[in-house]
Amino acid sequence: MGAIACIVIDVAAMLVHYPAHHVSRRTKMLSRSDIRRYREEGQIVLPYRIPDEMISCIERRTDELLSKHPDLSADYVPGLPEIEEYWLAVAQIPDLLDSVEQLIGPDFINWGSALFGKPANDGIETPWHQDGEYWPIRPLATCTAWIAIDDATPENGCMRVVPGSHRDGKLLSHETVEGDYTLYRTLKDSSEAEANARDVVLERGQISIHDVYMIHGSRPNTSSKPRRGLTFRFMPTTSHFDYDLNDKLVREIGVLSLAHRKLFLLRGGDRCGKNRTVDIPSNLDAFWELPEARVAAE
Ligand SMILES: O=C(O)CCC(=O)C(=O)O
Repeated sequence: MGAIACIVIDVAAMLVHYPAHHVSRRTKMLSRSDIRRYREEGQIVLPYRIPDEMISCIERRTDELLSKHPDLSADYVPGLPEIEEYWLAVAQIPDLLDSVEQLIGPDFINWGSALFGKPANDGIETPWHQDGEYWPIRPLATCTAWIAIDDATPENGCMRVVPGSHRDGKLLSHETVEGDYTLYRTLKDSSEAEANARDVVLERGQISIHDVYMIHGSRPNTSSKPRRGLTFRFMPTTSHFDYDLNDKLVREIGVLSLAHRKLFLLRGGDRCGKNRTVDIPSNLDAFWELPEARVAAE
């Protein structure tokens, strides 16, 4: 019979550390054709994948978060670093930041981080939408990194995108939806989206990146497998987080206020000089330090 041993997985040792204001490593993660495809289609899967040890750690932190905060919905938890600041550690994975830098330039802020948890059997739908519909950022520019904690497939409700739908840089008409959805604004007319959608099939640890104007959504999860994903939103600092616009969106279309979101300058400087950035917490490594990991030894 196997004995149970306790070990500590030192995931932090796998990361390259940076001072608070990170400088570019100038590592080219993406090829020219990756970048061209992102510009043309509005979404790509990165050639980099998060190593197993780190994804296991992320998975465990996700379980911990939901058990420590039973009031949170397992389907959607926005504002992760506002709940537990060490979630910012995931947004700082160097290869991810290098990829983001190639897509939106050397100066950027992380201003949003969420869990889209879609549990097995009854994970709920994300209606067709463009992220920019309710984000108070002007000029409107942001890319989202979507990290797969589980394999994401059509069966468990992977994200679906409409390639090229970002290209005009226009927001389409949205309306409020009632009922069981992660988000409550949806396209008024989603027939074209349904007809032209592409599944974003990912393996655990893979990362998809999409543009702020991209039309996307996901179906409910009726399978027996969870489909957990984390999103990290990165905006170039040539744009600013506009608190007056936030208040207007809350008033006029009834979206939840994003005014409490922390703006973390992850690379470069604040080019427009209007963003109220906050200091990067100093204890982020704690995220990767698991108290123990139990392994069965034969
Ligand atoms: O994970 C999902 O199903 C949807 C994600 C999404 O809507 C987003 O990243 O903006």
